[in-house]
Amino acid sequence: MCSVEQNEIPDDEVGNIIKSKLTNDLIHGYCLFGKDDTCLPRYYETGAAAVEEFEIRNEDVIVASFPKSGTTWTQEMVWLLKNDLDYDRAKVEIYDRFPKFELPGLGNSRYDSGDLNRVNSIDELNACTGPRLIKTHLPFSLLPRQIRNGYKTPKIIFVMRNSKDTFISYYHMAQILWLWNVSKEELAKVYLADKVLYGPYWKNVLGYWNMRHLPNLLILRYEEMIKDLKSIIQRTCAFLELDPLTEEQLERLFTHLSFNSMKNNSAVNYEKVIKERKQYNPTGDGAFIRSGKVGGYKEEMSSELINKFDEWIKKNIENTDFNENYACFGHVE
Ligand code: PPS
Repeated sequence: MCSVEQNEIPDDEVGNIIKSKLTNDLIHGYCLFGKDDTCLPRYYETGAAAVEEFEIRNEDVIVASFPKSGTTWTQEMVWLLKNDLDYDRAKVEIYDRFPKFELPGLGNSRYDSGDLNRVNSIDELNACTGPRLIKTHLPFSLLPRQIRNGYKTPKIIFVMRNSKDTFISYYHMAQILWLWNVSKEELAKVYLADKVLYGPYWKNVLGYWNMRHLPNLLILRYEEMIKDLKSIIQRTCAFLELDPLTEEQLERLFTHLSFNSMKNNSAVNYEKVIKERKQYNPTGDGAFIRSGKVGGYKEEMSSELINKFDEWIKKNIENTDFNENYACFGHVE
């Protein structure tokens, strides 16, 4: 039984887009969970209690984000740092090395065969001895209780990206991975109404941002990773209480994490899953590691849509200390 509060998606224009365009044999329906009304697949209700009660270990490391913010990039960096730069073992697919909390193995669709929804991540994590590396898109408010109440202090790395680039990346990925047959404008309506899968975007971002005083939380920005990845690697190393990398180690990791290297690396580019999903959506084309740009939204969004996003950003960050330049344009000062 679900111990987390749960609400239905309202039956309005946005609710209808969700029902008609974002619901399929892969994701059968959605609900709003917890105090932030986080939109998740309805089947999360059977796993919510297991995440809430999950026995965390202080030596675990969590990489958290709103989807499409640079999660996989950050996971690959963290995995290699935590595993003595073992590039051989890093050939295993990232989702097998770095399980995700919110997949308690409950999807029962025809897309399940040997893909991302096949595992019970909670059972898998419980079976691991020693420190675990965990991915999540859950907001801080839905993390296991032991983390929220400070009883356990695993290291958490939250990576964020400006919301317009995130949205464009999300739109492209949703077609190839979640098989949504939705226009950009329709998806924007859902996104800006805070009813998109893993949304509300701002509850997710500000939930972690507001906890940034915690010594066990590191916030990274995608735009900073683009600008100066080497500094981010060393900062992450220090946060993980590891020795700084030598010049040679740093150079190799930097090259391994470059856009082209990641794009061609089948352990992190989700090519197997995309290929599998493509049989159900033969017209859906694209790559998971797609453009890797800051400000790419300008080429893909109308000025009308950009204005709508800017208004939504301003409304959501007013009365916070979140930087408007960063929020609107992704400018890293
Ligand atoms: S997910 O599905 O939420 O886990 O996706 P996530 O990994 O968070 O985000 C995918 C986007 O990250 C970009 N990416 C990179 N950009 C630059 N350099 C490197 N090395 C890199 N690796 C991943 C990836 O291209 C997606 O962004 P878009 O804008 O779609 O290209």
